[in-house]
Amino acid sequence: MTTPVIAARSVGTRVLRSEDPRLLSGRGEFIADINLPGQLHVAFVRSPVAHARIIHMDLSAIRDADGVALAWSGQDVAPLCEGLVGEMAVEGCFPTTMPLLAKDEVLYVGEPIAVVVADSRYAAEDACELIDWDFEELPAVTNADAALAGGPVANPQLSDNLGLKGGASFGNVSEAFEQADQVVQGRFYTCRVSAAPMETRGVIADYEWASKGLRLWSNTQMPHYLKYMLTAYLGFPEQGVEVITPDTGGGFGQKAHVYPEEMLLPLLAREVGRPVKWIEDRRENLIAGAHAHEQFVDIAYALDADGKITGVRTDALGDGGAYHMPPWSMAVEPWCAVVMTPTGIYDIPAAEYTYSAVATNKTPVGAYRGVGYMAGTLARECLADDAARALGMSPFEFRRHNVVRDFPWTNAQDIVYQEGSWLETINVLEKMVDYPAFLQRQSELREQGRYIGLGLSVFVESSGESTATSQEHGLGDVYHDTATVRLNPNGTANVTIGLSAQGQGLATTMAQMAADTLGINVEHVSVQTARSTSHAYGSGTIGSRGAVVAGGAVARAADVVREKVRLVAANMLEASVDDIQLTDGLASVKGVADASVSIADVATSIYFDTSSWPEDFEPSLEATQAYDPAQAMFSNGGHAILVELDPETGFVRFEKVYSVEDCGTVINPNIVEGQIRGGVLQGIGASVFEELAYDESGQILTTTFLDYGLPTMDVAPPFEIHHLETPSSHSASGVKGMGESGLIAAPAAVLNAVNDALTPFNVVLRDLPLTPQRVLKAMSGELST
Ligand code: MCN
Ligand code: SMO
Repeated sequence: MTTPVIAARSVGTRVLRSEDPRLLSGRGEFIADINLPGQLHVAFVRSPVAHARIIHMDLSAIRDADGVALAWSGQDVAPLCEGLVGEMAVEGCFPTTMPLLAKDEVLYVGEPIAVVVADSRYAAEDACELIDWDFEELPAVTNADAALAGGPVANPQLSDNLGLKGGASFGNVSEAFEQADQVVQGRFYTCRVSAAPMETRGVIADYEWASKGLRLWSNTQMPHYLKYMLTAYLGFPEQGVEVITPDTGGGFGQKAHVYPEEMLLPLLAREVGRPVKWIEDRRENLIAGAHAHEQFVDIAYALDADGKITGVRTDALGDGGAYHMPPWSMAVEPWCAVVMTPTGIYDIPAAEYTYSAVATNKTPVGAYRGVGYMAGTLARECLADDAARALGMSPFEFRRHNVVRDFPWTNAQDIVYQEGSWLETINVLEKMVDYPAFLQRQSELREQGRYIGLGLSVFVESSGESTATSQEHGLGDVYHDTATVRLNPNGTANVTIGLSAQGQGLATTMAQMAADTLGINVEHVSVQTARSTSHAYGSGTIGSRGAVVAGGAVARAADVVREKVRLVAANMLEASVDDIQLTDGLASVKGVADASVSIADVATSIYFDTSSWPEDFEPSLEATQAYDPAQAMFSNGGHAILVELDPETGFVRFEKVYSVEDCGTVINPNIVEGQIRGGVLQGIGASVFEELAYDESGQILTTTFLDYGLPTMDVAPPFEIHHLETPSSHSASGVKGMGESGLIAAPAAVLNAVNDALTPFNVVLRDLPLTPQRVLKAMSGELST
């Protein structure tokens, strides 16, 4: 599928975000702001225990309570929908079906067991308290090792607790390890966290019996896919369903799932004949919104006498929680970690991986920005530092020694990387941090009892997920996107894309893509991101695909309109079409001074004056096109993070972040830098401050922001960001995606920085989070390597 080459005018410039005046002045419209006439409110009863058999449940007291219109248990809902299947088409994935409300067994704290519809949220919540149920507690399995060892069965659908098991080997791995001069290895742990978006989840459903029309408001990242799921699972006629996505305050992957709550509300609206609304509260979000990350990655490098990596072995074990998180699965963490990341930027001829994910009696684990890539990158990049230490090389030197230098490059697993600035990333970061000066300062400060550390992490990430790549990656639920571009009579343009935006600034960057293709000013383009599934089509804002896929569709649609304008301009200017160029709002004849007409005049003529038309002209100035790349586009980059450890408190203070990003052609440097800052800060959170903690019985302990530590601006360090641009030859304008890179690579840099600072204490940490208590223990010699 070809994409037009665009003459960049606004692409590459720091166009201010068109979304911001509205969002920053409190004029956005989020789902909680929307109220429908006659709406009722929904609240859920959630399981207080991790694992139990439901013996009896009686909702009559709830149903009799003031203001209650309806209450359902799992028994009531099961005939309407058995549940949501979670599964991925990767080797060894054993599916589960997640009921909309637990019917026979509850499998985790927070699992919905009943739903109440009432006049007000107060009435609904009060009525939830009246639930009358008996349950028999069952043994809970609450950690991955116990689940793998056969422990109690967490979910009866997975009798050996295995949700996933597989592996593969490429090249002669055994020989690499047998003949190795030395082997370095380690087991790395990424703790359980939450994406914790600023806005929690929310759903409003409105069903019209007369037309059988369903309107569903959801702050989902995948409106079109959700529409398809409502049809597939609940039988609503697809042509009668409209999913509406208002402004969304962050999704970060947590909203890239299909949730029981989203499926229940349409059923409730149909039953009560009135609109129903549910806004998740923060406690529910921390308990029942998809969790993220928790996994162990074991990794080993075979090193030859020269310090070259000759083989890599990885094994990932994920704690998936009680179910696969639909529509994907618990494979998203361990599978991505070992399949997509082990060789990274290094020239490693042999690679072998195994992966497994186990069910536990905890909240299901789903996607979170850079899913799986983060744990895989942490393991690979922290082991690279271990190897550097073992070889007496600097972290920069070791990476430079092993980096791939020639492109296109096919790694041991047959993944093809078309281009990249991998070596340059290492070199630029080394310069940015002024490594010799840092070493000098580090040793001077150590004399004074101060401990600073510098951590490096270099990554490569796939972007632009499409039908082809999602089939290849076993996702199977990602497909093309369309965009519609219309040139108005006054020469301005409206663009509609199929992707909803959660804060990425897509309305701004897509305007830039359209403006440059049409040759008009970016301020004259208005972009509607997927507000309604009635407009452009798409599969979702996931896998850093917006810039590539929506950008490609916008460029292709704008190109069709552009050719119409060129045809008419040629007619009006009595020139050959081949000589007409569109830039800066003008259609002009190449090489002929003064031979030009404004694009606005051309557009006006097309709409109102047949004499401007060439023969057989079809006057529509609106086009819809799709884009669906045949292969992944790989971005790359790296971070170097400077920290200081407080020997009194064990607190990790972040002094500075240096980032290099190569996402091909940058559409908007402000936005890309914002993505890096936000992602890195989330990475800092996931490394030092955040952990969803459970006790042994499976009770979750972190249910408010008092217990769950999000990083705040007072810990955010200053950033220095350097852009490298190695355009893709396959995407419109050469863009590659990057929205996940900060979180993918920052935790490895943080762990490496902390370990660098801990060098005088002869200890290497490999588990997150790096809480003050653990750092203090490391500094006092209580932890051994
Ligand atoms: N961009 C650019 N030039 C490039 C590449 C990207 O200017 N060469 C711009 C894009 O046009 C877009 C932004 O940077 O405005 C991110 O683009 P991209 O990498 O294509 O990612 P997506 O648009 O597909 O966004 C999804 C991605 C993912 S998967 C997660 S998770 C995540 C992320 O974006 N969730 C976010 N960033 C987020 N940022 C905010 N504020 N909120 C979220 O929920
Ligand atoms: S985790 Mo992003 O929604 O791919």
